[in-house]
Formats: sequence, C-alpha cells, structure tokens
Amino acid sequence: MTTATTQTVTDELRRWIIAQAEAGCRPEDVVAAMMHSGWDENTAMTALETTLRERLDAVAAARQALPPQVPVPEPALAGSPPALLAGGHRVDVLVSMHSPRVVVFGGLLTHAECDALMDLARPRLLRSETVDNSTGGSEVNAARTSDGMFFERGETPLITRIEQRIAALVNWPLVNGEGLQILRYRPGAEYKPHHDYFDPALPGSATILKRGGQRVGTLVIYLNTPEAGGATTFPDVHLEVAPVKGNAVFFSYDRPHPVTRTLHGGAPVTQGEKWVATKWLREGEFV
Ligand code: PD2
Ligand code: ZN
Repeated sequence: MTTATTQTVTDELRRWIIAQAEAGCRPEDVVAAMMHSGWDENTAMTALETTLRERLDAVAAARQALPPQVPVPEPALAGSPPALLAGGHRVDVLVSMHSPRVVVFGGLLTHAECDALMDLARPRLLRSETVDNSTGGSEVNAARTSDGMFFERGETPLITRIEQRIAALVNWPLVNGEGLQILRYRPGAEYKPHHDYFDPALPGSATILKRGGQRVGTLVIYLNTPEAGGATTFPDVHLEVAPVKGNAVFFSYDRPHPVTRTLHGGAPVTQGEKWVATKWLREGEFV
C-alpha cells in the first residue's frame, strides 16, 4: 500500500476488511495492519467503520428482501363458475378472494366421506404436534390444543379418491401433497394464528424443505359442523370461514412471507367438537 493521503478505499480493501471482521479479528488489529501498510490511523479507522457499517446495512437489507414468487395451486375460476367438476364430483364455489388468495368450497366431500374419514382416524388420534422450526422435528405445542393424526398418501381407496379430487380441484400434482392430516378439536380447543409455510430463516427449515420444498397451499376440509365456534380465521383481512360439514377453505401463498396475508387460525370451539382434514401442498413432490 502507498501513503494514506493518496489511498482510496478500493473494493479489494473493503473485501479484505470484511474478511478480517468475519474471521473474528479485533478492529484495533485491523487498523494496526493498515497502519503497517502506510495508512494514517484516522483514515484507517474511518475506512474500517464505513466499510463495516455498509456491510451491516447490506446484510439487513438482504434479510428484509422478499423471497421470490413461485407458482401456486389455483382452481380454474376464470369466468366465475358457480361450481367446478373435480374428479367427476361437483364442488360449489362459495367465496373467492384474491388477496389473500382464499376460496371457500361447498360440498367438496359427501357426508358419508366425512364420516368415513372420522371413523378411520378416531382410533389413531394423538395430541397434535407442530413442526419445531429449530430442529425440523415435531413437538407438542400449546398454540394447538387439538388431537390429530396423519394418513399416508393413498393409504386407502377412499383417501386416494379424495386426493385425486383435490389435485383436480386446485390443479396441482397429487404427489406434491402431504398426507391428509385429521384434527379433532374438543370444546375450548383452538389453533392460534400462524402461517403454514416454513420460515426459511429458521434453522430447522432446511431439513423440512428437503421433502418437496415449501408449502404453497392449504386446504382445510370440515368433517363436521360444530355446534358453536371453530371458524377458520384470517386476522389480516378480518375474514372468518364457518366450519360446515363437507365444505372446505383453500388458500395459497406464493412466497414464505407475511406479505401473502395468509395468517390464519382455528378459533376456539365453544360447543361440541370440530373435525377437519388438512391437505398441505408443496412446491414439488412430497417424499
Ligand atoms: O382447523 C382449522 O380451522 C385450522 C386453522 C388453521 C387448521 C389449520 N390452520 C391447519 O391445519 O393448518
Ligand atoms: Zn394452518
């Protein structure tokens, strides 16, 4: 290096300063090394401070940047049809909202299909667990006070038929769906507001995302009609979907970010039980 008066802070010097800081060098040692190369002490300190401040700002800005948008499942609702044919079954379109993308369907399952799913699930229910984002495993969570279980994809002919219907309804490959999850809420049970995508910033997400990438859509199907309470709520837009046997609420999220406005929860059941089947849809094949 030449003398400080003729030196400018080059990109190379910035990279070197950042590398020293990231390697854990103390600022005074970095300044001392610069002085050894002919830098004036004050000029070196200013160069160090400016470079590290700019670096911190750039890292903070990158953290806040929106993740890129990806394709999502979407029912064929151009022309606002009152109903869709999905796997040979007529499904009514009751509500369609664009931001957040929410569609409420009527009669997705018959009452007999709802009853059969509840009967299959009942003996296998356990206190629900949610994904532990720090490890990628699962844990019992006070925010979700229901009992639940998962079916394997294609576990029975009934489940296959329902999965084919869902795939046709939202135009998304069957193999991108997780296994159907059944939840039973007893009086007082609820599911506090949350997002269904995995926060990419959390350490456990990398493991979870290996099985088919992000979740990009959710379908919550109501298997019974509770006597009171139990709506699915979207607090960002003050929307409540009433749980009605056989109906379903679909929502999609094109990036794992609250800007999708898909914060949602299951309001407490105040009388009777509430049963739902949830199908989460991934970007790619869920293995
Ligand atoms: O049961 C519900 O209404 C509900 C609410 C929020 C279900 C889920 N989330 C879910 O299964 O992700
Ligand atoms: Zn949810």
